[in-house]
Amino acid sequence: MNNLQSIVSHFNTKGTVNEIQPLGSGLINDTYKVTTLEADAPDYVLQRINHAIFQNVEMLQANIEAVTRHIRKKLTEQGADDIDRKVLSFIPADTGKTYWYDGENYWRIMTFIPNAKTYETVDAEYSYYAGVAFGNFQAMLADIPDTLGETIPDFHNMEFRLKQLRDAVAADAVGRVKEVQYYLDEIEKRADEMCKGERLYREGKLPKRVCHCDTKVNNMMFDEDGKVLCVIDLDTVMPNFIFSDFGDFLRSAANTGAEDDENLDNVNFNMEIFKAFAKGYLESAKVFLLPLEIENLPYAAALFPYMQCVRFLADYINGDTYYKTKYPEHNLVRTKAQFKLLQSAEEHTPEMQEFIKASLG
Ligand code: GN1
Ligand code: MG
Repeated sequence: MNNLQSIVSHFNTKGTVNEIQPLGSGLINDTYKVTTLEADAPDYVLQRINHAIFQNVEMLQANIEAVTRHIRKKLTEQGADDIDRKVLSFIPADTGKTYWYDGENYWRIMTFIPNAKTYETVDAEYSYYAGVAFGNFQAMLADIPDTLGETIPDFHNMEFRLKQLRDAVAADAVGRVKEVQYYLDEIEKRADEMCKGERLYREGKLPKRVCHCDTKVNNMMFDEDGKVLCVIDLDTVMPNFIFSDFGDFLRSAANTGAEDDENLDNVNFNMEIFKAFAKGYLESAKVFLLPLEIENLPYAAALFPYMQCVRFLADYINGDTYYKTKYPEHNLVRTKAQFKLLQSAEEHTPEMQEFIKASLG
């Protein structure tokens, strides 16, 4: 039995393990697909939790269990079919917990959902479905009885992310500050405007609601007919401004290039995707959103490329300690691509504002 197989053996899975292969493209955890031999045993997804980043695994899994339990209950009440395809199921380990600690690493296992796909890019039709789905996700979680912990404190707090960048600049641990001065200046020019959410929150005008907080397009599973099945990657579900889910989806889906595109001409903000996603999201979320939240959706669309630019740049300056990287300049390339996306989103802001106003009728 190899190491991964022996980890699986600590969980209450069915069947015999056939093979274990890497799965997906996440930048934080390590993910594997576990295939079983028997036709009547499901396949599984095994994950090594990055506990340098998610330091409180007990809280992390408690959040995820509360969220999946609540969604399952909602789907049951709605009389939904195929519930096991619409919400993740975590498998208990022999300790009774939904994670296993091997003395060095934390692991968890969920049931693999067959005949479902994730995508790195989606068209307008799929973006519309995704908008409806993330709006529904927030709506379903609006009355969750459990209090969710912040699995990463201040995760999408823009003031905090700027402080991290400024701290990184002050330390200049690997001597990279001088080559990135242009980006630092561009970031500082926008800093006040981009911290608007935190200000509105302090003034008591903007609420926090339970959000997904990592709505990258590849964190959503689609059925074969294109319908959204399930929202995955629940590690960061926590109270936040709804801007998180709206903005982060567009940061990935409305980008005509890749998150780490080396050719900046490929990177632009696609308004068709914006319109389709906003339409779907407003359809399912309009009932609970405040006018202030709705009118700031275009701000959210610019905020997330900005925040990601700040986070990638801070990691570059710190010497690449957070995100997985494939080559030494990777975080700088990502920073540049996110900055280009921000500029393009900024150019489209008036058009976004008009669209949002018109769709409210
Ligand atoms: C990380 O785990 P993954 O790859 O879905 C990150 C997100 C970033 C994203 C950038 C816990 O998401 O916040 O937006 O990379 N997750 C964490 O691609 O930091
Ligand atoms: Mg992911």
